[in-house]
Amino acid sequence: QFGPRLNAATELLDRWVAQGQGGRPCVQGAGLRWTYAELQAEANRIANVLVNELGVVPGNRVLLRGANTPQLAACWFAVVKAGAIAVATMPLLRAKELGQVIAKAEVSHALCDAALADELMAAQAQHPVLRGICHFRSGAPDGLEARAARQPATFTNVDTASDDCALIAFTSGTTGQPKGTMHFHRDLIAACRCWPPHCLQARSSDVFIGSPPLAFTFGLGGLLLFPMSVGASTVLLEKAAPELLLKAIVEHRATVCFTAPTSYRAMAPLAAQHDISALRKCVSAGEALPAATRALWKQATGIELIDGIGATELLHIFISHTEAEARPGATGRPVPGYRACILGDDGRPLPPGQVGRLAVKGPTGCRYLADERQRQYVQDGWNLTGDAYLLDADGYYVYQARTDDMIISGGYNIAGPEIEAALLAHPAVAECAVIGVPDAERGQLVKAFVVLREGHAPDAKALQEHVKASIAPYKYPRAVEFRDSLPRTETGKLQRFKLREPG
Ligand code: 3SK
Repeated sequence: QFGPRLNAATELLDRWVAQGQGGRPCVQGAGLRWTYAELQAEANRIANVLVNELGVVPGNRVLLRGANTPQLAACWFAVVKAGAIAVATMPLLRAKELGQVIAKAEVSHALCDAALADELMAAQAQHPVLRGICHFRSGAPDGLEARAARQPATFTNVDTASDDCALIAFTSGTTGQPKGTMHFHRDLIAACRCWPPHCLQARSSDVFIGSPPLAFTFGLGGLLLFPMSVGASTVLLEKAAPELLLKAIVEHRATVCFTAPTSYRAMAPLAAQHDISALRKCVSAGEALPAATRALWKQATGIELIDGIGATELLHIFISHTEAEARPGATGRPVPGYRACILGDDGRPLPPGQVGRLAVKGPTGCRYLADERQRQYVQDGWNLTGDAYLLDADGYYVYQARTDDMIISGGYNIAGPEIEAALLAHPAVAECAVIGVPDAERGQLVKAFVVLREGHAPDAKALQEHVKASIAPYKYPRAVEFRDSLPRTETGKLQRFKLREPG
């Protein structure tokens, strides 16, 4: 599908300017509003800084650190244009975690938002392999913008091979052990050609918005690559907590939103007080979408969520659906270009209706950077995502749990998310997480951690009875603990492993 030479920045950014579309709105945020031509000029100037001043050569790994802003987007394109490898990092990472990334990815240079400088400088002190950090948004005479302003606004992109690495994305670490996943220039373009045209069907007039960081491939695709692949525009928000996101949707008349299920759940009760009439597409990923959240959002806004499962290892979404194909409780069908199957413990495909391990194959796939776990993730060319799924009779994939989150209690296999979905249907429940805890009698005991909505105070028994009345009674949580909040990664994924740690 791809020729031997490809630079993803040429395809996603420069081509619009070459086609005379440089005046189209491209990216806004942090008080800036850039057209495609303006983003290209800024990315070119930064690429010149990287090459001419910092000595970056193709293949160098350049760490990027910042909140979602147009400047971060320009840095991302500059690195790709220079034939270097963007090493995206989550803004909340601390020095120790940044140090792990620097060491693992052998990062030589970094472009860092001045507001997040301290932790990176502390990491550099321990990891001198990181030769140079240049700060953006610092306002300083030696800051990135000042240096860039002294460079030409033209740059000839490095003639990279389509299977040169362009991006190393680190997994968000629900298990606490981040891994680097390598993605080629062609992977970035393949991701734009699979899920977006089939499931999203965006237009060049669309205005994208959302919450996931660009360091998370859900955010990189949804808020940068996909809008630019169709010549649309994107709003990058430095802060995107649910209420702020809702306000920004109103302010920018956003038409396409990417965020996690918990964010839709939190926005739903507030939606009626906001004019979000421009919004036409809402994408939910990063976590399984409970049927109750789908229903809540539809009731509040009239919009059917587009659900999808993706993985940092596979770059983006590989099972999903269009609005018309939505089925409450099911993630969807393999995105065209991908194949999926459900494997039993013996590694053979299981018939419909049986729960097993999800295996996926397609134009993108897992390439861990120097990590033994590659052998577990890719077997016989299939990516084993670590999710337990079943295939229904109509070819829809129905999420059960992460394979390591299946609870075995009293001889039953119980999927925590099914109980979570039942609890979420109770009006008093804002958020919940269900895990198995060791139990002498039953092997594991189903335990629910529940965050209540304000003004509600049901006791554990009321919630247990509610679950018994909605799913098979043996699955009900025999222990219920009320919490003020649940541990989540920066990308919104529940960290169930933290709930399993002895208190
Ligand atoms: O973690 C996910 O579910 C995800 C979803 C979409 C794109 C990328 C990722 C990692």
